[in-house]
Amino acid sequence: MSDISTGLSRLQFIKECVNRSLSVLVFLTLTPFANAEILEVSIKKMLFVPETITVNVGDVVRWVNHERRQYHSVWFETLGDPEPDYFFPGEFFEKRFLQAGSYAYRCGPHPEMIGTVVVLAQGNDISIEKNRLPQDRQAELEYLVRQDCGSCHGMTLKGGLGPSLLPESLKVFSVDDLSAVILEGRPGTPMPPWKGILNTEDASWIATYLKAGSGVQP
Ligand code: HEC
Ligand SMILES: [Cu+2]
Repeated sequence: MSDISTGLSRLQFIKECVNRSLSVLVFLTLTPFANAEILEVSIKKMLFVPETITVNVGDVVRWVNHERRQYHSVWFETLGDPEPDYFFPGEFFEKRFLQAGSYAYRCGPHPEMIGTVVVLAQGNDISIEKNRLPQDRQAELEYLVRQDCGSCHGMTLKGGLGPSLLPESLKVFSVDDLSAVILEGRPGTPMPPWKGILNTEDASWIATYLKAGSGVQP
């Protein structure tokens, strides 16, 4: 299967399934991504939720159209991909990510609809496995980072009252260090403790999200 990283709309997918069932079988058997997963981004009210999704190399992202009647597309324009077909309510679009990196995308017909897929290298010390939270919780945390953390660390997290939380600035900290700061705060500074509303998993999800590049648009 040569084009495993190519997005397929559901219709194409069904058509091609018949031709490919054999090669898919071979692919699944030989895949180096034994733990590859399908992670979902839902599309509702003209938004990609969550806007930033973090996956491991080999994972598939599936965008599901949950609108009542609006069609959309998922276009990795910056990768030089051609504009893909629109997909309609109840349909989905999938893409497998084989290379670590941060990939911005947008909807073809609605350029203001944007999102990012962050693909972590295998063996990365940031283990996304231990950071899996339900999608709606991830969306809540993403919102918290922008609104609450952003109020002191800057709306683009470049720094304000508090220091920059961009990946470059956080390189020196481990996920565990950052989680501890988030939960306990820095006594004697304006950095408050968040353990009243965040648990350990939430804090390490945020730490991972910040270290991987939160996708907050500069
Ligand atoms: C009321 C303002 C305020 C809010 C809200 C806030 N911070 Fe902070 N934060 C600070 C300040 C000020 C510092 C620097 C503390 C110091 O001097 O050590 C800091 C430090 C940090 C550090 C350590 C970074 C470093 O380079 O030392 C991290 C990580 C951090 N904050 C994450 C967060 C996260 C995540 C949130 C949201 C859940 C958040 N902060 C919300 C003010 C805030
Ligand atoms: Cu759209």
